Amino acid sequence: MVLDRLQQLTHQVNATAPPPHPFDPLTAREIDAAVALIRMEHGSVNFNAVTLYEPRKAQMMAWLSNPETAPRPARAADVVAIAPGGKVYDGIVNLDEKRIVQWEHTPNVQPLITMEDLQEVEFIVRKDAKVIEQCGIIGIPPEDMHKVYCDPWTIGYDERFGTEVRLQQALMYYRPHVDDSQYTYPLDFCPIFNAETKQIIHIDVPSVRRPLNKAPPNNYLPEAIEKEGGFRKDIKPIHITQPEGVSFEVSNRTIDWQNWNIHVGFNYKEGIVLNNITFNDRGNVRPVFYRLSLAEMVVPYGNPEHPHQRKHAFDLGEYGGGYMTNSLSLGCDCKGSIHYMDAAFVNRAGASTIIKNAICIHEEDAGILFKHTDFRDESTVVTRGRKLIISHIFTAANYEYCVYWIFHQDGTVQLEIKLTGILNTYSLNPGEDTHGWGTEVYPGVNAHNHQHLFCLRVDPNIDGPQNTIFQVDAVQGPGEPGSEENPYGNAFYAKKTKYTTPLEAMSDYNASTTRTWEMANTNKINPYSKKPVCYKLVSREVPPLLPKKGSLVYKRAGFARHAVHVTKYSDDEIHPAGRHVPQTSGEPSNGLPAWIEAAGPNCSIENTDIVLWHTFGLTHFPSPEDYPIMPAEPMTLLLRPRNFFDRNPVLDVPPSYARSPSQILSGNSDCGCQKNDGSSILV
Ligand code: ABN
Ligand code: CU
Repeated sequence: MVLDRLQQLTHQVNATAPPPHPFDPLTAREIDAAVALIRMEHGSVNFNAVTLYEPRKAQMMAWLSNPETAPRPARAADVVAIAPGGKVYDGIVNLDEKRIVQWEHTPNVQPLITMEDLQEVEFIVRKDAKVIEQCGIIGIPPEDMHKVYCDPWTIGYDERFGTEVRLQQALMYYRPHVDDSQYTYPLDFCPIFNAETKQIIHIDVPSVRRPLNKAPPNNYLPEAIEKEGGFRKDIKPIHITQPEGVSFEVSNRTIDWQNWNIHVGFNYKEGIVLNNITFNDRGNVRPVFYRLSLAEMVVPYGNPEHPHQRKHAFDLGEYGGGYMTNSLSLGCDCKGSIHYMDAAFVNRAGASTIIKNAICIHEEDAGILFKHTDFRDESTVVTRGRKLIISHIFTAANYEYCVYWIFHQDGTVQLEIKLTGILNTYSLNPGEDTHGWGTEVYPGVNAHNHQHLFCLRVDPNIDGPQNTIFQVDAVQGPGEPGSEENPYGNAFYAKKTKYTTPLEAMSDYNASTTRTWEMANTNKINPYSKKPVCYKLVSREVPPLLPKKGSLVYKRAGFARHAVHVTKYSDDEIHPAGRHVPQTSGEPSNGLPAWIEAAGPNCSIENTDIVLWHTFGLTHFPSPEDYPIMPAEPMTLLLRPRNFFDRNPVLDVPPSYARSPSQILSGNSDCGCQKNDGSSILV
C-alpha cells in the first residue's frame, strides 16, 4: 500500500518536466516522496523538516560550468524527524534513486520549534491547575482563563532542565477583550511546557508579584483607531504602474534582470537563499556570489532578573524564518507588478503544505542613478535608476522581520531588513523602577532592552571561488605635520589588512576608521587601479554583542562575538549557531566556533574558497513611539563592486534627461536620448 503510494509519487516527480534546477527548493511532490520513503522504512515518526539537501559545491560548480556533459547533482531531501519518545533522527533521502542514504539517531539535541509545536501550548496552559492558581494570585479569576494567552518560546537553555526534554517557556498575557492587544497585559509568571508529555512541568514565579495591569487597552487595529477619532483623511492614492510590464524575466526560479542572473531558493530556516549570482559585464558573464542568505539571528534581552536571561531568541535556528513566513498580498506588502513564488514545507504529520506568495519579486524606482550639470552652461545628464527587490516577511511571535534583497543596476547588492510588529513586554508595578533595563512604554508595560543581531552568510565567488578577505580602515598617513612623509599633515589612505587565518579574521566593526571588508580575487587585477577585483561589505549598524563573555547568550551565539568571521568553505557549514539550536547550552559552542576549532584557527584562508560571516544589527532601547506597534525601522548593508569594473557600469542606462554643451550652444533642445522605456525624449 505504502509502496504503491511511493511509486505513484515518484512517478509524479519523474513525470514533471522539466526537472527542478538542483538549487530549487523541494517541491510538494518531492516532500511527499521523501516522507513516503521514510514512513515505509521507519514507520510513524513526526516530521520536523524535509528540505533540500543542497548539492555539494564541487559537483554543482562542475555542472553549472558544463550542464550538458557534467553529471547533474541528484535531488535529495534533508530530513529531521522526531520518533515517539522524543528520539531525534537526521536523514538524507536521495530522491532520484528513491533511497534513504542516511538515517541517524542524534542524541541530546532539540530540533527547532514549529508553529504546530507552538500552537498547542496555549490550550494546555489555560487548563493547568497551577497556572489557574497563579492567574488567581494576580487577579484573573478562573472563569476568565479563556482571556489568558501565551507566546510560547523555546526555553532557550535552562540548566535545571538540560537538553534531553523538549521544552517551551510560555510568556503569559491577558486580553480583556478578544480584540485587545495582549502585550499591554503581560503576566508576571512563566510556565514551562514539556512538549513530549504535553504538561506544564514548572512555573517560574518572581519574588515580587505584579498584579494584572489596570491600564486601559492600547490598541492598533482599525476598530480602536476609529473609536479614537479615525484615520487621517488627507492621503491621496499613489499608484505604481508598469504599463508595459516588468523588466525582469523569470525562468522557473532564475531571474534575469539588468545584467544580473540570480537563482532564488527558499528554506524553512533561512527563508530566501540566493545562489549562483552572476553579472553580465558587456558579454562576459562574471560570477559574483555562489550563495547569499541570512543564516541566523539572535535577540538577547538585557534584563538581569531571572528568568529573563532565557529570553534570547534565535529566530531562524530555533523557529525558522521560512516556516514563519507570511503569505504576501498585493498592494499591501509589495506594490507594483509582482512575481510571487510559493514555499513548500512538511507538517508534523508528514503532509506537504504550501505557503502561497511567500516571496515577492518586483522592481521599484531607485531615484537618481547618476547626474551631472556643467555649471558653465547647464549642459546636463540625469539618469534614474531602478532596483529589483526579492523579499519575504516573517512573523516571529511578537516581531515582524521584513527581509529585502535588493539588486541595483550598478552591480551593488543591498540587504535591507525592516523591523516592525510588537515589543516583547513584561509587567511593571505602579511606581516600580525599571533600573534602566527597560522602558515603561505605557503604564504598567515594561519593554526590556534588547538587541537584534543578524548573521549574513556570504559565499563569495568574485570572478571565481579563489578569494581573499581584506579589512579596510580609513587611517591617517604616518608622520607628524612637518615630517618628510607627511609635511602638511593631511595624508590619509585606505589601510588594507589581509586575513590569512580564521583567527586573524575574527574582527569587529570600527566606526572611527569606517571599517569595511573586501572580498577580493587577487588573481585578477583591475587594469586601471592595479588593485584586485573585489566586492566590499559596507555595513555601519554593527553593535557588539552586549551580553558578556561567560553569559549564556555569548556561549550559545558564537557567531555574534565578532562582526566578521571567515571560514574555509565546507558543504555542511550553513547554520552558524549549529544545525539544532533549541536547548543548546553553548558548552561547547556550536556552529562557527566549533568549525573554526575543527579546521584549525590558523589554517589558510588566503586565495581559496571561503565564506564570510557578518553579524550586524541594532540595539533597541524601546520607547513609547514603538508602542502598541512599531513603525518599521530599516537597517541596511551593501555589497559593492570595487575595482571590479573598468568604469561606471551603468552609462548605458538611458538617461531621463540630457543636453550636451553643443546642443545648448546651438539652441537645440532635443535631449538626444531615450527614456527608460525606450521612447525618445524631446525637451
Ligand atoms: N521571538 C521568539 C519567538 C519566535 C517565534 C515564535 C515564538 C517565539
Ligand atoms: Cu527590537
